[in-house]
Amino acid sequence: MKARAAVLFEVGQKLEIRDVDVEPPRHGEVLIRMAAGGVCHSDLHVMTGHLVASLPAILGHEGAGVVAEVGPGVTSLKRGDHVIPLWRLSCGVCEYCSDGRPALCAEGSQIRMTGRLLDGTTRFSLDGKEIKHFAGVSSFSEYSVVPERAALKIPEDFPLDRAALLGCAVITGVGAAVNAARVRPGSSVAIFGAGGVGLNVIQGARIAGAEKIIAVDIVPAKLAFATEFGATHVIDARGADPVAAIRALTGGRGVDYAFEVIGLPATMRQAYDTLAKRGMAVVVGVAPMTAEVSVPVMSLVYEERVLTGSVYGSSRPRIDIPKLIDLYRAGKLRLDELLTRRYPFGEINEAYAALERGEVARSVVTF
Ligand code: PAD
Ligand code: ZN
Repeated sequence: MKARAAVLFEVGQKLEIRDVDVEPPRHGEVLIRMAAGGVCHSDLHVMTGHLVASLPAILGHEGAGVVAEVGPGVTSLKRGDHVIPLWRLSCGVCEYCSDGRPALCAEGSQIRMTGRLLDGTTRFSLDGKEIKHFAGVSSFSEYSVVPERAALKIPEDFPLDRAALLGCAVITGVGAAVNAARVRPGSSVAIFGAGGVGLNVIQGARIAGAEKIIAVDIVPAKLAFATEFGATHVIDARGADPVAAIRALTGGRGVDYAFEVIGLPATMRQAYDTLAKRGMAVVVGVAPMTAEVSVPVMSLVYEERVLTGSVYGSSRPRIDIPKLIDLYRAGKLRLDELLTRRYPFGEINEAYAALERGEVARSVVTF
């Protein structure tokens, strides 16, 4: 079948909307008719070459849709099921899956690095040449084939455009706060970068009961969103040294948890520098592949600070996403406020330009 899809042919280019060929799902795979695709900065990192991906590829790793067809051997899903594709495939039986850390499963990195499904081939092609799957999801296509294990069934009365956001921004941000850092009630938190993911770290910290939530950004509109999502203090890093400002707001002590949700080594170091003794800095932002960050050894040892990272919210999506749905329904997780713009699929490059200009909290393209 044919599907309209946004293809990245080369780094530095814009996405091109093409009618690609989509093969039917093979054994253990499902075909999803995508309803919405989320506009995440990680795809932009691929377009700029900041993040490496096998090209040409159909980008998009945040999305939601409806199962259109199931391949042989599929038992857990049927045609018509509403699903969120998971961008970190997991086998379920390795050391990391067994330990509740499916995002660290080798299958996820295999699909991510090769751009091919598990049998080493792609279901997409154009003029007979293979087109890669991005992160095993390729949500910027009307139709996409994913492994059955990478599709999570959700209730049919849940709005698909908001469901899309759960697949990356929300699970990554909330998960960084509650799974990676395990933010404690009454604690103090700093968040560098109040974009689509950072706003979810903010609401994750709020849900976990943090008392002081300090957001840092360089765009005033983002700081206004931050307040709406639960930040108790905001710092515009264009006008103030955020490290000094956070120390001042915590009586010189520093914060218990700091999150970097931008992707710059300089702000990763700033996050570390705001920590109290025994504080933990969690890097969520993705820096260029060769980037490094250094920290003073004295504070690591004599203050027992922790510097770590978090991929996919250090989550167990099949447990965490249903909980996020419940939190939304209970009025505790803000998804309506997060989805500040919807673009028709054909305007996807404009959606990415708006993300770059810092205009949106999170946007989706709809099919
Ligand atoms: P976004 O563009 O919506 O948000 C980034 C925010 O950072 C914006 O609000 C910017 O204004 C702000 N910003 C930029 N420079 C600075 C600065 N010097 N100081 C303070 N604020 C600044 O992006 P996003 O929320 O979609 O993604 C954020 C990062 O998280 C990005 O690097 C993305 O690739 C990464 C990501 N990681 C994972 C993961 O699993 N670790 C998942 C999804 C996204
Ligand atoms: Zn993402």
